[in-house]
Amino acid sequence: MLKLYLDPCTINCRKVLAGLDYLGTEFTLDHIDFFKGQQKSEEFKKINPCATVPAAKDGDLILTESNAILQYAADLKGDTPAYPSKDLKKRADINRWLLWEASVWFSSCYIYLVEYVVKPLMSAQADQTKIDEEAPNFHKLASILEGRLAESGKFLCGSEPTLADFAVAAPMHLHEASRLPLDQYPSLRRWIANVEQLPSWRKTQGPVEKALLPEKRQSNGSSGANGSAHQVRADFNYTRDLGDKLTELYFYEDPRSELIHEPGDDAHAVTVTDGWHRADSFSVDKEGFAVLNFTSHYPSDRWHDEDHVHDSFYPEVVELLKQEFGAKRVLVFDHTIRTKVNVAKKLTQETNTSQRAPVRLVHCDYTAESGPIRVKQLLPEEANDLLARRVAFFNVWKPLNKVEEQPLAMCDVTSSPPDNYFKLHLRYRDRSGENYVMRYSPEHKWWYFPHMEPDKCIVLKTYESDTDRARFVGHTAFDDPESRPDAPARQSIEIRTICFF
Ligand SMILES: N[C@@H](CCC(=O)N[C@@H](CS)C(=O)NCC(=O)O)C(=O)O
Repeated sequence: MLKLYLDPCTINCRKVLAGLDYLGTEFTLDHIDFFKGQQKSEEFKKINPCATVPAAKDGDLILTESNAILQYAADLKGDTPAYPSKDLKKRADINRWLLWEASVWFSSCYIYLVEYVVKPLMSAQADQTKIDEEAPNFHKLASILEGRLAESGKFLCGSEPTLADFAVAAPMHLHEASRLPLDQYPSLRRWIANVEQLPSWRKTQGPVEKALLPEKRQSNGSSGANGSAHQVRADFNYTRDLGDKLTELYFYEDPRSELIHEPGDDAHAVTVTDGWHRADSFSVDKEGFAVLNFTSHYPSDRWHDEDHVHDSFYPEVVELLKQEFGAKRVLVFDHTIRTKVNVAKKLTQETNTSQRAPVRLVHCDYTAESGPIRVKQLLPEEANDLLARRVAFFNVWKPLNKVEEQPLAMCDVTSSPPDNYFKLHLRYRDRSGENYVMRYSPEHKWWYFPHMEPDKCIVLKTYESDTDRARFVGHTAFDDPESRPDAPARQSIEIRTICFF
């Protein structure tokens, strides 16, 4: 396996981490502390005599140069669109941008980063003459990039990301704080926003900000009503409410899908509070979720055996919910296993809904209308009788390994009044469904439970018939900025249930 030597906060290291994550390359990590100067140590210089990070090792191969590491990792993957081995023209084009970045772009952006970010971090003054001297060169280079991006589509070498995007975007990774003058380059701004939407990019932003913008993170991270509780900042995908225009998502190719308003178009940085200090106090009827002990006897190597999960695991969930909430009857109607294998799948390209990537949209699975409809679909004979009494839908979210990345966050129902929710219409080939998405509010209180172990679970409410109790909980997986870059992928099972009282 590839071994990386790096510090996730530097441009060239972050580039490698984001690129390797995008490629799905596994690696181990040796942290070389850049600000402690460990890259200059005699020990590290045996690996990289240039005394720079990153470096990589694969058996007897030692590689330096971030772009060479990306190329090697892509080649190990075989023919990948991110760095095709057969389409030689596209590959040459990507190579061209990798060389352009390393030879001229990095050094130009770096001057802005040093003056406006690194020096203030070291309590030194930015030297305006250095910026003024560099500006003509920066604009010459940015114009070249702008010209290319005006023609190339969403990304630098076409409609999908390639290694070139990771390489060329990396020197710009703190472009606001570095005050890169991008105003006159609309295509460049559109492109960097596209890169910033990529999960592999977002995942690797946290360590950069933590090391280089500590004040921003601290002021963002510890504000709010929760005093000194541990908190993180993360970008959450809310949805703009366009009033009369429906918000929709198509799960199949349809010409109408070109014109729709899709969810998740309103990302906001939010503060997420670690709820462990009061984990026992959350309630499904007040905040809308609870943390429970849940030690399962289910064999850890049989999660992909659907029948066995139905026969042996569902009954454990039924028992748990009956005991905890006093439900008279519990119907478990589906489950979703989320593992690394499924991460590459797009939300709308899912053929098997029981195996999916973590959802990064603030949503709630049911609406006031779709909850009862689901009861009627699943239990047509008894529905009228059952719906005359209290009914609640609970999702049971249980880690299958310790959660080191992509934790689940819940929006406290006490901070999210009903008008914060509106409908997302789900279009399948043979039917339509609906769930709720949420419009942004700065009042939202978000909670998460980092490093949760498999002996616990989160139970969250996705529908409730009793309007005096918490009814719908907005939730989403998110990129935890404190996750280690080599954190094992989160694996979890989410079981959807209906409790009848
Ligand atoms: N061209 C090299 C540049 C590597 C480089 O300059 N790395 C910086 C961090 S981004 C470094 O280690 N600098 C050493 C230092 O400033 O002491 C690459 O792409 O890997």
